[in-house]
Amino acid sequence: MKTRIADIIRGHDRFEIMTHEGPDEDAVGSSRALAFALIALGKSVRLIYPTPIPDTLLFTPEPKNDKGISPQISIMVDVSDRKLLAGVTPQGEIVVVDHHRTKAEDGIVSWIDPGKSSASEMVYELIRELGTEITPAMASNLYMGLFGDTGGFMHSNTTAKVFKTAYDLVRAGADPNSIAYRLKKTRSLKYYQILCITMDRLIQAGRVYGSFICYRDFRDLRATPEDASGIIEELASLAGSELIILLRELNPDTVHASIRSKGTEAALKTARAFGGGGHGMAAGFTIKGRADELIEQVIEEGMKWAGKASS
Ligand SMILES: [Mn+2]
Repeated sequence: MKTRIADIIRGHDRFEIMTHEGPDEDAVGSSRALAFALIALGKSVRLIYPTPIPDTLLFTPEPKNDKGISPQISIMVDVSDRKLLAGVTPQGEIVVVDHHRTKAEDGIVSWIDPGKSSASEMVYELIRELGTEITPAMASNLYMGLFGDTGGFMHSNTTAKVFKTAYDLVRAGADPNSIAYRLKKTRSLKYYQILCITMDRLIQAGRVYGSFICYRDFRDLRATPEDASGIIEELASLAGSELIILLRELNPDTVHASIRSKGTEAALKTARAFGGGGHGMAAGFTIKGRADELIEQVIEEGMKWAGKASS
């Protein structure tokens, strides 16, 4: 499929590259790197982000964005579900490059491989397939994506292949020290203030831990939900925890739950009980209600799944 996508790229001139809403390191890195590669091949490219790139991810080189073109091909990277495009409609013939565990849509050229760590790893292979030289700008973006989706070379998707790709990218000009520092050592003060609130409210039930952040906390701190991004990973670092739940009020009557589990699919099972979804060990849901009223209920559900092996 990689070869076929390379052929499609060679055979066309005008492209749009799009990724999922709430773009993360991998979404930004893979889309920008692919754009650089297509531009190097003499193609016109427009980049589309359904929601803005967070400020913290704006440090890697940015390719030229040819907004005015009418694309022949729309390449979706790090996303295969069009619902995650937040209403943006692809204008060209769709091509998908994604590593999430999803089914290819009929009639759409899709390279979907859940065995890959990240879309960035796949875009790296695609660029190699195209025979384009990996420039420092491409390497920096791809390294950011690889680093992001492996949790800094820590998650279970950190394969020997990932290190080989990282090695190649560093050789091609990515700076691992500066990229890691930009991603990991630039927390806002608001983040730590939110973390304090979260720790104050921490509830423990066996190996299940839960906490919540209210809409009013965000308002009082003049913080945005983005300032709370990463708090769940912080809680999941607690020794002895097996299932971790963080409820966040997006507005006064809507709660978003982030759930993490260690070694089992308890996170997904818990999220599903509330109509949510995700990966086995990282899942979530959004529900009407108040965080302080829902937290006990979600913890109770989590207790049913924690300690049970994956099925
Ligand atoms: Mn990804």
